[in-house]
Amino acid sequence: MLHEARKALMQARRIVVFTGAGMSAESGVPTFRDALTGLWARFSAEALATPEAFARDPALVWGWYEWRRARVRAAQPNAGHRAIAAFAAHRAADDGGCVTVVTQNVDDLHERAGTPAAVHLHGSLFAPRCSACAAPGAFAEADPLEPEDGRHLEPPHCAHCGGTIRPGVVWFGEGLPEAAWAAASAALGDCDLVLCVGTSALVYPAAALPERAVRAGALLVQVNPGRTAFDALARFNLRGSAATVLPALLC
Ligand code: BV8
Repeated sequence: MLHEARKALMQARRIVVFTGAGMSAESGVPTFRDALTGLWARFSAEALATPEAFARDPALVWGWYEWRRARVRAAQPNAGHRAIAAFAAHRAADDGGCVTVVTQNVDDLHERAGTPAAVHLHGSLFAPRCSACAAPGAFAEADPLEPEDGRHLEPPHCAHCGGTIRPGVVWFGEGLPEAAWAAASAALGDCDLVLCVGTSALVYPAAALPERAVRAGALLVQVNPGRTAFDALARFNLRGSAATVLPALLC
């Protein structure tokens, strides 16, 4: 199956790589649900990643994001991130193939592996902003201390208006960034192959994008050790991890 999937990728002209938290798992970045340990173990991700949770206890939520940001800063891109970046560069240079990376992840590992302009549907851990005036915020500590689980951290305040600085991510119940949504919709609306890696396909409206691509005639290739809702849409289900399968599939 890997050989046929490789052949389909080499024949495709406009490819979108659509990634979820499983893409960063082998870099040691906990997936969305694994990130709830220590003090946060008693919460669900859907409950903590909300404006209501931040309004109720900003120090708890800010502490959770600073702990995750510290984990990302301590992490390195894995062989899967590197394989995607190399594949996109080779296809652009060799035959004009177009590869777009659309990610649900809030880490910067695609960029650090050499993907210049990943589309971040759910924002970034590295773009805090003022919750009142939306001005970009500054971290209290450029390099967060390697916090142990469970630290409450008071969020910083806006230099312009004094408002509370919030993480630059999209919480449940919030709309996705318009520019990212438009770029992802255009890429997935026009692709002939979508490679879905490390996503449980549970979170909408992001998960609707690969579905829409398949309805428009694109071929779906999935890389995931587990089953997901995309299994029924996929032409090839490659059961395995990103850092193992992607180098064999793309390089
Ligand atoms: C919105 C940032 C309205 C924060 C995240 C239908 C339509 C529209 C909305 C909804 C809808 N149905 C329900 C909703 C509401 C909700 C939703 O989808 N809920 C879910 C739980 C059902 N959606 C929303 O609220 C969205 N907003 O609709 O707003 C609106 C519109 C206009 C104006 C105002 C309001 C916002 C959703 C965004 C939420 N933010 N992230 C943060 O990170 O803290 S989502 C978050 O979940 C991450 O981005 C992550 O990608 C995603 C899923 O979490 P995980 O399960 O951890 O990760 P993933 O899904 O990627 O699963 C891990 C996978 O990896 C597994 O399959 C595993 O097998 C695999 N894996 C593990 N190891 C490996 C691996 N794969 C490969 N290699 C490995 N080594």
